[in-house]
Amino acid sequence: MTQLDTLAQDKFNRDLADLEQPEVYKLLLDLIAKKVDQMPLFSGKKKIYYFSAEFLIGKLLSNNLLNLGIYDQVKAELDQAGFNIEEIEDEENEPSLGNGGLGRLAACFIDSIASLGLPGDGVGLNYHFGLFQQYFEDNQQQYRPDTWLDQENFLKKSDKHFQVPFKDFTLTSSLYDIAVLGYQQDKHNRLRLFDLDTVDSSIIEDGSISFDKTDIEKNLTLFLYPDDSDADGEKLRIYQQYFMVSNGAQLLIQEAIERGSNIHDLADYAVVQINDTHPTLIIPELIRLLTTDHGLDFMEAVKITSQMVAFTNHTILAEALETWPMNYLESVSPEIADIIRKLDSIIKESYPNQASVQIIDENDTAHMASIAIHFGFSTNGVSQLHTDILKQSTLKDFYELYPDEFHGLTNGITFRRWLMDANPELSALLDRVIGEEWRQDSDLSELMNYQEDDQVLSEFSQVKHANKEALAHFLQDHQGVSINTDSIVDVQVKRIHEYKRQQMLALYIIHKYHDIKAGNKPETPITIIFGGKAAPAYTIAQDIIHLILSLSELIANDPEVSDYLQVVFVENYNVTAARYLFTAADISEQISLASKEASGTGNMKFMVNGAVTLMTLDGANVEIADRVGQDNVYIFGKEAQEIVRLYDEEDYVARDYYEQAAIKPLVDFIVSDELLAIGNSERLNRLHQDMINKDYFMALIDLEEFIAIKEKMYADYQDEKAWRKKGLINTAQAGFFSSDRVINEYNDQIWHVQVDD
Ligand code: 9GP
Repeated sequence: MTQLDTLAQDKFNRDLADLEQPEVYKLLLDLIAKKVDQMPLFSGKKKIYYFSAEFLIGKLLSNNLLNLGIYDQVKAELDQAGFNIEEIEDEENEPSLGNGGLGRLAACFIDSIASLGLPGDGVGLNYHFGLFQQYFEDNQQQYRPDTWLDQENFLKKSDKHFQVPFKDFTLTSSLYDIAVLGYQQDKHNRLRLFDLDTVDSSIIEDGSISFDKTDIEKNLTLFLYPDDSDADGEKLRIYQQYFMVSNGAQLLIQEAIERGSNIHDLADYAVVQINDTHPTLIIPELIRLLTTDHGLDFMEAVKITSQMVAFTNHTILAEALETWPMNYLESVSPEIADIIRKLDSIIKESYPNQASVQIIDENDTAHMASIAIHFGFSTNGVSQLHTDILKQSTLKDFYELYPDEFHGLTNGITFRRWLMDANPELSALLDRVIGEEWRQDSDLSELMNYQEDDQVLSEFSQVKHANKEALAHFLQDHQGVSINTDSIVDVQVKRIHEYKRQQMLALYIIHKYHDIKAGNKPETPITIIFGGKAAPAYTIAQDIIHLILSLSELIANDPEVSDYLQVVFVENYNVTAARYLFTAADISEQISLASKEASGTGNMKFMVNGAVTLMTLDGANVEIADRVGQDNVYIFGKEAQEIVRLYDEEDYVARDYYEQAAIKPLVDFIVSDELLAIGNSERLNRLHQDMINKDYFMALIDLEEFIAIKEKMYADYQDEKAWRKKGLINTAQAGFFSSDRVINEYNDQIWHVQVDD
């Protein structure tokens, strides 16, 4: 009798083969829970606490089986009983705890922390509805709450509770844990998610994502990034952030004391990494707890805190460098506001003439990044280029004060999720060709020896084709769209944002549509796929989605074009969909305005799965190009220095580009009769005007080069062998982008935590 059969007998009194799919899913949850129960926690004197507003962890079932080392065995047992493990995984709802790159990086990092045997937990909030679920109606983005908690899942309610004192009330938290299993480790870490028992999903206005933003006890953990376009929304964000960090700080102090800390030596027991500015309030909160609850004097509390907290900056865009009006902070927690004022006085005294490094500005607004940099011990960027821009421009004045505290740690991805789990066919091919060692050390460079090997290249192509078939099935099931699996699969998936320039790819589509209508039919059909969500308050981003969906409809209904070009927008892009897209793609679109994408991590997921990158020299793209060489990527566009100069000197005039003969017809097509017959006039006109008169993220500046290089790429694709060789070299050089390398760097340079072995 197999292990699963025995479990089925115990739990359901039936044989495995007689169970329904949801029952098998529950059985696997139990199996994993049992294994976790037998595993101790990683331990050691000092522990990492990775604080993040988001953790985009994705479904956990197969990833956990893989990390437990029982995936193949379970799959075989299920096969034998007539079940398909992928279908069983459909029973699991994807946890809705993240949004984009920041959240997925956090998920990769906690996987790597555990896989490297380091004691370290993620700390965040248990959002009941996550960001939102995206669907399309009339070619527009619509919203519904993501009811991911409806299904049985990996969350385990603990018996830990903390009191969080707000100005007008005190809330009692509940802590939920998700086990974080390292790859083939016999101990584990946890993702600690705080919640409030009084949260009430019935306050949501019928299926929408609107609710009373002032009813904190009922709304606190409903949504990730609730709409903050008004004062109540901003305050709700502060409530959420303070709730997260107060709980996390109390937890870490409690655990440190349990491990032997006498409080004065707390920094020897815990290190806190904060992701962007959202968890910055942990600094005043630690000071509050150390002084009020543990009797330390203020300056000692400041000193200890400053030795414990490290800050990662994930973007140079102002929208993520949060500032909060002091009166909002006062209305949430007067004690915290008071501590921030004291910290501000210290800085005003030390640097009286430097407005740029102050904590509270002349409008009585607090700058969270200033708190984090002054009262943390480390600040890091997430790629070399991004770190250089921080040092030379965005955070220049801070860098001059603390040059030794700045680090550059290029992001990475976990190969467990993005290669082993996402692409078992390619993983098996790698095992056969270079052996299995890469599963431990992420080193794929041995593959370079096979770049001229016809057999390996042909198998590489077959894997890509099989993944295109899998993507086709997924899109058919997911949204009833069928794609041509013999087409070039060209993908841009990421949050919808003007700086990422989905609108530039839309203009290319307009170009290609006309080119095909003029009789220039591509040798191989092209499928361009988008995926990503636009923030509910970000109107232009929604207009861009609308343009793409309208183009998709126009092209699908035009028989002259539809056999050669297809445009697909994946609804509700998430980790589950990502897996199909990264593995099936021939072309990875990384076309952000140079200087604006701090790193990117999607670029790395495409690369390791053998897609060829079309890139600007932005973020980690630069390091991808360095590794694979100019022949194996396609680079276009203005470089970061020039773009920074254009912003500094306000020297970009969109209209000058718009007036160019090659560009004007493309932009004007947005408001053509053909598109207006399909789309919404207000949205299309607004986008059209914005592109001509503003184009803040300069889509037009690189458009001509972009069109030329895309044509070259499609032409190069015709040489199948040469193309796959480029893909293979990309996979071979991806080892550097393993998050295990990044976590080792964080630990060597910042955390200094002992491996528990
Ligand atoms: O936009 C950056 C992305 O470039 C980076 O890869 C990711 C992880 O470091 O963080 C993103 N930033 C955010 O999502 C918000 O700052």
